[in-house]
Formats: sequence, C-alpha cells, structure tokens
Amino acid sequence: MTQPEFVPLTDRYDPGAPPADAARGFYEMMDKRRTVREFSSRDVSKDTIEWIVRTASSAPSGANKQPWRFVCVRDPETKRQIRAAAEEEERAFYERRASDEWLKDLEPLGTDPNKPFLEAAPWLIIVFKLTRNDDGGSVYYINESIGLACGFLLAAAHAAGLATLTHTPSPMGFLSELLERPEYERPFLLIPVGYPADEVLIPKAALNKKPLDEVMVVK
Ligand code: IYR
Repeated sequence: MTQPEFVPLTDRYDPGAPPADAARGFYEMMDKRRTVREFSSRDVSKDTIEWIVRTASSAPSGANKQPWRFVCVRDPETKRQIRAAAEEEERAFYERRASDEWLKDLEPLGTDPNKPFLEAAPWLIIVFKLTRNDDGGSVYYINESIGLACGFLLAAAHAAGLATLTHTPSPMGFLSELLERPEYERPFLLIPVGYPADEVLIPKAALNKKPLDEVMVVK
C-alpha cells in the first residue's frame, strides 16, 4: 500500500469577521436567491460561466472522484431543440403523468408545460452525473456528490448577481441524445443561468420558508 501524502493547510479562508457575523452575512446573501422563470436576453460571458463551473467542481465528492460534467449551452439552435423536447415531455407530465396531488402542489407556483426560459436564458447548464469515471474507474455517492456540486453552482451564480432555475424535465433522456453524451453520463439537472427579466414576478408561495425551529434540532 502506498503511503498517502499530506500537506499543510496553508491557504485558509479568512472571512475577516467573527463566524456568527460572517455566517449571517452569507445567509443574508443566499436568502435573497429566488428561482425565476423569466430571463432577460442580456448576455453573460463565457468567463463568468467558467468561474461558476469551477466553483461547482470544487465541491466535495465521494473519494474525490468528481462524478460530474457541466454541459454549458449558449448556441440558440441547441437551446431551441432542448426547449422543444422538454416541452413535449412536460406536456405529457401535466396531461397524464403527474398525480392529482402533484399538480395541486404545483398550482401555487404557476408552472405549466411552456418553457420559454429554455431559449430566453443566455446559458443552459445541463449537469450530468458520471456513473463511472472517464478512465473507467468507479465513482461513489454519486447523488450526494452531484447534489453538493449543484448547490455550489447555484450559490456561485447568485454571488455573481445571476439568477438560476432548477429545471427537471422528466424523463431527461432526450438531453443525452441532443447533447451527444456517452452512455455512462446521465442527465441530472438542467439549470438556466442569466439575468432575471426586468419586470420578473415570482410566486409568493416560494417565499414561504420553514422557520428555523422546524428544520433544526439541537441536542
Ligand atoms: N418538471 C415540471 C414540473 C415541476 C415539478 C416540480 I417538484 C417543481 O418544483 C416545479 C415544476 C416543470 O418544470 O414544470
């Protein structure tokens, strides 16, 4: 067995404030994040998207295998094809596949099968999970790992002043074909990224977050 190599943790992040103040500051920033479904056509540079993906890819993962791929689409024709295919799946969802309870739960959000944001947003980041690594090696805790990376991605986009939407057309298989991904990559989440539209409205129901004493238990 080879001995693992260890190095000192030198590059420590210093928030420059006591932990409670720094944590509160971060909360106040993140609490302003809202999912939007209407995007401005204002462009976002590739450079910006690269920084956001770097942040996502810095997330922890099982055995540090980083089982993810971020396919970043800005080509209008590809976005058009994604929208057409997603709307077809969504129509089937809203008309047949969804249970009555599910449809009722979606009512306050005002969603429907029309997904204009898939063309309006300057970028679509389609996150794929790797079921094995590019070298054929195993990956571990795939869902946990990719969920963490997506959380980092949403936070990074928000910190850059950009809006995101976590979109999950179901089933998502069409994305593998359209984006010509290999069999061992599976679509996980489709995230439009851009500026919110000028007069954007958000569903009031989305502002209703559980209070701390409901989500936190201290022992
Ligand atoms: N995928 C559908 C339905 C949908 C499901 C959930 I759970 C949401 O939080 C929002 C929408 C759609 O995108 O409309």
